[in-house]
Amino acid sequence: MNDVIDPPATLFVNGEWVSAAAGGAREIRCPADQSLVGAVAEAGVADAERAIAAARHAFDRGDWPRTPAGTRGDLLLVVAGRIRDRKEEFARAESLDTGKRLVESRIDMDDIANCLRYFGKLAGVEAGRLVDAGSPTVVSRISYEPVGVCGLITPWNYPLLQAAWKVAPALAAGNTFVLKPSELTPHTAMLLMDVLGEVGLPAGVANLVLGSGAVAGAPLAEHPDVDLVSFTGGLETGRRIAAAATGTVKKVALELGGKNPNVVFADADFDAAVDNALNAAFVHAGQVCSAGARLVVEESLHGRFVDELVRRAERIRMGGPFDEAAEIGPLISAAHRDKVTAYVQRGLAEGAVLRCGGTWGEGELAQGFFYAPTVLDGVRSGMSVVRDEGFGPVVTVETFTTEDEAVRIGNDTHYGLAAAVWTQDAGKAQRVAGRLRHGTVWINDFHPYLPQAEWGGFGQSGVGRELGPTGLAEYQEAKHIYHNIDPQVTGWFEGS
Ligand code: TXE
Repeated sequence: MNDVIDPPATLFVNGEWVSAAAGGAREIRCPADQSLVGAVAEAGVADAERAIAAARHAFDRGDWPRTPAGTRGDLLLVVAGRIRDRKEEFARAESLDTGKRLVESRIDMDDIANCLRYFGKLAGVEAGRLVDAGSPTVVSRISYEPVGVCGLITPWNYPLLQAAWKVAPALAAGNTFVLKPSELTPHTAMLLMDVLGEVGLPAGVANLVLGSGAVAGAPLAEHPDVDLVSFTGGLETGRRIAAAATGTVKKVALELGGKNPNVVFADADFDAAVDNALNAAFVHAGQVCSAGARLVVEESLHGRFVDELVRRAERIRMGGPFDEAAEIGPLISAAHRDKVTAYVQRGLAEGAVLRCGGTWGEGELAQGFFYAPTVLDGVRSGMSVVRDEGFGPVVTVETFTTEDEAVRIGNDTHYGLAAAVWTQDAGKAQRVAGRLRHGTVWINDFHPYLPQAEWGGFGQSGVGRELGPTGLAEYQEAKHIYHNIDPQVTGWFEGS
């Protein structure tokens, strides 16, 4: 499986590939079989500070922030084209690092190119606006300027996609950045830097540090020369980053996952609802921030629906990234599988009923971190499996009898990232969707997102939005320029 060649120097700072100052390195292993994928530099604090200094210098130098927005956008279109050209290479690297099925990594690469294209085209659209100052001799206008140096911290489940959601708007708006991908999945971020280095981005605009969050990531939240930190990852880490960022009053954007209700009414299209409930819960082994891990079914449909869900879940085939018959891959690490295992055990101890799953991969899968699709029935509000994000192939089942109760259960979470409603009654669908307090609500579907539509959470799912025009605005400061063309003596003070 070892088909990714690591250059000896894998940090990208000021337009050059460099090694970690202290010479640290980390092995990357594929979670499907623990085979060696490569070894990359492990940055220390000094490396992170060097990258921040490069980004600061590049921003203050001003060539990229002052590049016309349309020209910045054109460069993103070129980057999108290069990623499309190298799609197979990028997808393989993503699959090796994550264990994700190759077919899914290919889809991710298409989505990444589309995201870059979207922000590339959006970059030059909004030139600002004129404001009526109430005087013919005053020109008052709002311009949108880059925030400055951005610290971008990303997770391991969609490594390059999450990076693209941040890198594309940051560059479109004229910022410089330091990207710190998950220490588990660094390779596609390196490939992205390779492309950014080729297309003529000025040195220091794009920088990459690899390494642990606590060492290489923390400076991005703490350092006074970073103006904005954008983070996608777990709730606890998000809290830590938000707290660290207050010291220098940075702009903070957080996407912290969800506990997403998938609400199925008895009048839903049965086959489509079951099929999508499987997809909602088990795609990418449930390691998706918007996973439909919380199935909420109308009481009268419950028995038939869960029986069919279990029948099909038991047939899902686990396998490595290049196994074309596989339907789901492994969990990201042994530690994460232990966490998912403990989460299910806690649910069972609290009274959940195990309908299928709850086991590790066996035989030829035993080398990887596979966890079988798991259905937990008979759960109640307040149980940890209902409250906490599991981030594995685990779905819980609750029931309701009225529309009000469906909404109440759907909103009974401290998160608020995504939800779905299944019904053939369009009025009911719209009523329920309108009352669910989640950043995205699907009706008769699950998981699609669009680069032109905002993504983010209510409640503790986060702060701010990615994608869409708001996703660009996160990386901009609005500035008011008030030009008095005909200044007058005010006479406000004596002696004038
Ligand atoms: O994520 P972390 P972990 C959830 C999911 C999972 C849990 C923990 O529930 O079980 O988070 O996963 C960097 N300063 N999600 O521990 O720690 C880290 O190096 C700066 C949801 O793997 O949040 C990595 O680059 N950075 C999620 C990134 O933060 C720090 C996707 C994410 O790691 C840091 C993944 C620090 N002090 C997990 N500590 C989603 N929202 O989609 C860590 N990091």
